[in-house]
Amino acid sequence: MRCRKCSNKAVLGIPRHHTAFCGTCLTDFVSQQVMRAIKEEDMFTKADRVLVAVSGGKDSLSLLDVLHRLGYDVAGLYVDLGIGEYSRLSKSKVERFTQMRGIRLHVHQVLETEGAGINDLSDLIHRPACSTCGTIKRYHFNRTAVEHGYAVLATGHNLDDEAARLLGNVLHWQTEYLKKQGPSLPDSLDGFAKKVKPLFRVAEREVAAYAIVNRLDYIVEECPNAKGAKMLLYKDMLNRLEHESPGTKQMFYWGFLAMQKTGSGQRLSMAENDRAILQPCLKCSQPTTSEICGYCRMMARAQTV
Ligand code: Q46
Ligand code: ZN
Repeated sequence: MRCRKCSNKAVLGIPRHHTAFCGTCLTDFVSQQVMRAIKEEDMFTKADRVLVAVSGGKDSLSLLDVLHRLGYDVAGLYVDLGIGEYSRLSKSKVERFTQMRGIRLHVHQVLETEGAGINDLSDLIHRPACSTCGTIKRYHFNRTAVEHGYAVLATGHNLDDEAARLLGNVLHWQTEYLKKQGPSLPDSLDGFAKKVKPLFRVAEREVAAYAIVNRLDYIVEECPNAKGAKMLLYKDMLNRLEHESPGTKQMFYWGFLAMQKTGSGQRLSMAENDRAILQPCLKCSQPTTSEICGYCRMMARAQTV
């Protein structure tokens, strides 16, 4: 297989685009897809400070790498979930990665701040580990971005992640989540950071190939709590469809985004909706739909048991 751009030996075939690329041209392709995503969705500019949430995995480190190479003003945020060896290893990968590139890194330690690691916390409050983790990560992503004056918070969700999430939302007709699903969510009010997903045009295997070609030292192991997650099942189903009919994932998710835009301008009206329903949490001042935010309620519960 030869690269369609330069005829060197190809490292990856991309059937959905009827093409194949060598390492250098693949890196260009991923960078171009990221630039296009940033522009099309009006995510940020070179004048903005961008906080990238990094887990140590291939997606978030690839995103940080691409943005840094493209000359964006980036910093990393690592949330140490306190999940034994997995957290120790992923944290050391993130620290090394950012040190080598001279990128500023913020670290939030769940064990020290919340008083226990994710697994012990979730046992304590009788909630699934991933739901406890989601609440804590979302809270600190937003809080760190706002408190340190970043214009935007970027995460490494790729096309497969977004298509799988869409499939889950459609299967359960989660209309509220469907309204909020998108690669660029506005900073609708003070204390609420803009959230973006610049890898939404890049498939998971393309990100993985980017990470390997560019010798990024990422953690290969998944979080031990990811086993059996529904998202993995949805991804598997979509991969089977993609295999039989290349381009399915892209059609499914991009088609949804196009409908959202041409429809009633849902993502625009979402900002107005947010302004109407969000207020500062009485305990921590972070935006919430109730008097006390989900994070503060969760922490209060952990302290009383
Ligand atoms: S939610 Fe669950 Fe992930 Fe948190 S506990 Fe691990 S698997 S890291 S995206
Ligand atoms: Zn709060």
